[in-house]
This record gives sequence, structure tokens and C-alpha cells, in this order.
Amino acid sequence: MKKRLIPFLTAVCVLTVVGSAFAHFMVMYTPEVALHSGSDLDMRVLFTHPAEAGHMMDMGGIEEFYVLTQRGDSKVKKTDLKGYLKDIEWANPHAKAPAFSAMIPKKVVRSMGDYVFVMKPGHYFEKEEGVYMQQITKLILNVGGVPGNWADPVGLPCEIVPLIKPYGLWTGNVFKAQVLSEGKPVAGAEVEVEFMNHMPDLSTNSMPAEGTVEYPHDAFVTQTIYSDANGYIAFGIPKAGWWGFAALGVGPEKEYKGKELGQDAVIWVKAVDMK
Ligand SMILES: [Cu+2]
Repeated sequence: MKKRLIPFLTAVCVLTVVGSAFAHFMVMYTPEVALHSGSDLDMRVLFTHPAEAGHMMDMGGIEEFYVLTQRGDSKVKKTDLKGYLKDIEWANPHAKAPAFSAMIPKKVVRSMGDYVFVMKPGHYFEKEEGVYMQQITKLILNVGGVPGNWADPVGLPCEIVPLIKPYGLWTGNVFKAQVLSEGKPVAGAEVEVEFMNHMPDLSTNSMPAEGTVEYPHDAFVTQTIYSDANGYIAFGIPKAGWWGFAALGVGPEKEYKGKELGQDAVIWVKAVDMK
């Protein structure tokens, strides 16, 4: 779908392409993942199609939200963050849905090292396909440049574990990672990759109608890669900004309320241009 269509056409497109050309992505977002020093973190959690700002979905609440903090050889510290969640409505130009904000105070993000944020949403029912979806999502942030547990599996039902420092990516780097289900590599996992084409606006809790990338063809909107025999994926990052990776249906739970469940593993990374 071409971007910057007149609003009426865009609305029609959204109605016709939902569930086909664009991928659903849980988004856990804060503007910066490489921090010089500890500070308050303004976060948002929403369920959308990041390549096009129209469609929003109700994630069904949040079951788990926490951060694992670690640096050097120190012990991993787990901090529950559910108490910081606030209900909001995320309103894109053509759709809105319940979402969450969280102002995580500096006392949580104070010391140097890595911060692995984990968010497990509730269940979303995709009516068109008659299936439930649950995307367990990670976002990894660093304070002060001293590395920590970014390459360690969290131990989630399913997850994408980076093999390249996920908060220090240049444009053009290859993002390499391993897809795990219950700690074991998943061979041949289908992984969807999307660019955050409409940057979230934290002041209005919305994404702008205008994207930053023009797609020449629908095939470019959602990139698809497969994990190899040992569960590894590799993706050359072509543009600065935010990139989401979703390994589809790799989680161990396959059913919810008598219906098929797709349990996905999602990770978000940010790439920066060399200047
Ligand atoms: Cu969707």
C-alpha cells in the first residue's frame, strides 16, 4: 500500500488489508535505549501495526511487566513494574484502542548496566482468523555504557535473544538473535520484521498519519525471515530508527478458551546513523 493516500482511501485500505499485508506488533516504547545516566523513563505499551498507523488492537490487559537489571558479574535483580501502569487510550488517525503508559521512576533506572524490560500482555482475539494472539515482548536498555545481561535468555515461554548488543546498533549492522521456546532453539521459525514507520507521539498518545518510508510494494511492508536449524536469525538493518521482530507461534501454549492461540516472541531494537 502506498503511503500518504488521501484519508478516505487510507481508511478503505485499512479495512481491506487488516490481517493480511501488515503484521500485528506489541509495541513497548520509550524514546531512548542508550542512556548516559539514570533518569525517569516514560513508556508506552500498545498493540498496533507499526508500518501503518491506522489499525489498533486491544491487547487484553497486561499479565506481567517487569525489568531485569544487571551489570558485569553482579546478580540479576528483578523489579516488578505493574504498579506503574496506567490505562490510556491510544488514538491513531483511523482507530483507537486501550493501551498503557508507565512513568518508571529514576530509582528503578539509576545504576549503570543493562535493563531488560519484559511485558506479557493478555490475549487478543483476531476475529477474522478466529484465533487468539499473545505477544511476549522485550525491550533492552542500557545506562552508562557498562554492559550486562543483554545476551542472556530471560527464561520466558518464548523469546528472541540478541547476539549483538541491541541498544548499540548502527544503521547497516546485522541484527543477529536466537529464537527460543521454553529455552530451546526453534528451527524454521517465521519471524516478521517491521520498521516503525509512524513514530509514537508520547504527548498525544498517537501515531501520525504520515509515515517516513514509502513502500514500493506490499511485499516490503513486512519483511519475513526464517530461523536456521539452530534457531538463529540475521537481519541487516537498512535504516536508522526502530525495528520490531516477531517470531510467530513459537510459544508453548497453543490454545486459549477452546480456540487456537498464537504465542509470539517480540523484541524491539533501535538503530542509529554513524555521523
Ligand atoms: Cu492487527
